Amino acid sequence: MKKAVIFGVTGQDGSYLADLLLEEGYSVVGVARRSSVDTTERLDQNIKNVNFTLVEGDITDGFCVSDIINKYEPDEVYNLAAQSHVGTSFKQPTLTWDVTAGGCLNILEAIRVSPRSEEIRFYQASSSEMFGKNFTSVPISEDSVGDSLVKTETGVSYLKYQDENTAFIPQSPYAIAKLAAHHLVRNYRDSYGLHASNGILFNHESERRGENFVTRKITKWIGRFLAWEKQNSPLTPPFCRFGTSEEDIYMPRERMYLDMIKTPAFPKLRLGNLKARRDWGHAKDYVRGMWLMLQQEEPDDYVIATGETHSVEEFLEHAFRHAGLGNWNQYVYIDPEFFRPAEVDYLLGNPSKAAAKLGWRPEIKFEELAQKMVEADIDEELRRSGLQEVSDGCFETR
Ligand code: NDP
Ligand code: GDR
Repeated sequence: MKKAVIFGVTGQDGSYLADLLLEEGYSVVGVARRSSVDTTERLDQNIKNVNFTLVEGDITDGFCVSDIINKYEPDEVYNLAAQSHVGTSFKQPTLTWDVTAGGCLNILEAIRVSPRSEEIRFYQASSSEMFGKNFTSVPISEDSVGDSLVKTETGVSYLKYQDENTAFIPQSPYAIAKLAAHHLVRNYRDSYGLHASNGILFNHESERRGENFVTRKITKWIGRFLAWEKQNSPLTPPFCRFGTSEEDIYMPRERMYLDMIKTPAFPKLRLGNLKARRDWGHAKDYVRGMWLMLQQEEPDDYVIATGETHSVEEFLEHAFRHAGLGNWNQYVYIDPEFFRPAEVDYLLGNPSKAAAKLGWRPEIKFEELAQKMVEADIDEELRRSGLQEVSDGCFETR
């Protein structure tokens, strides 16, 4: 039976990767850092599996990392652990560096000095954030100027994308730490012959996505709002804006209605830059890409992406429409707090190499992704607030 160690097992990707490896017949050792609260919610389905072991460990502690690798003798090691929030990395750059860059180095060193170093295959979670503002552009015959095309004054259209050959110009402490780790992996591969691969993964989301990443923040808000609406307004009057600053942030019902029954207002969804474009896929597809990389004879670096780009605004549109809420404008407050000191404006991955060499293709694309996330959060919030759906569109309180 093959054995894998997953650093970052409690995260979105860690939990999906644990699911996949257990399905593939692996024995999985998941490493979780010590916390004052339980962080294993995403692993509920695996905790009782006899082939799953949860161990305590922190990747910033090199001795701890070495102990785990020597004790469990894995065939495959996946490093998914990171301070993974780009916005937070501007506020906590040192921590981000220590975990996201230093943690990877600790794992590489532990593998290098291990007596089993030749038998261990290593996966590092690199990121499309490393491209920053950069992209590759190729002339194409398209006549129109679409989202991913630029048309020059001479009338030539170019397609803008990122792939394994696009130069990295990172735009945040997070991306710089990821790039350091990325080069360390390449360097340990070249210098010591480690079977170490970087997966340059573009944004991937899911029903298990962290709640402060933009897609989940949106779908979670929709779920909470709909649950609140069901509880607070049997008459469901329409929402409206009055234009005062408080009401820009809260969503009062019609003033008459408010005054009459003192219904509490619900906070608006506060967001930052809606123009940023991302290549969004589903995490379940992306962990398959990670695993496929370690099944190759030779280690290498691969872009994993859907090949589509959409703005945050488009995600909002899809999510609100799917929830039956119509125009998102009236529910959203643009808050300067969520703008970053430097932004990555445009990401569109070209996964041709992964398709050709790994046979990898995404099964879930943008619209289905948004739909799945909205539905899961509505269900979850209705359940949590004691409301359950008894038939289509009809709710009752338990
Ligand atoms: P999450 O933020 O959901 O998970 C990060 C994991 O790292 C959590 O399990 C977290 O533990 C753990 N962790 C943080 N600090 C430490 C530490 N010091 N020691 C041990 N574990 C630690 O991220 P995702 O699952 O979304 O992403 C997985 C990896 O892929 C990350 O490295 C991320 O940077 C990278 N990535 C993600 C992309 C995406 O779109 N999701 C795209 C490209 C790269 P805890 O639960 O205790 O916080
Ligand atoms: P990103 O994901 O920074 O791409 O990093 P995130 O969802 O945080 O942001 C995507 C875009 O949305 C804009 N945005 C907001 N973002 C957040 N978090 N909150 C908001 O309120 C908000 N409003 C607008 C952001 O400015 C950005 O342009 C993710 C992480 O998973 C990284 O770990 C990973 O490496 C990259 O994806 C690929």
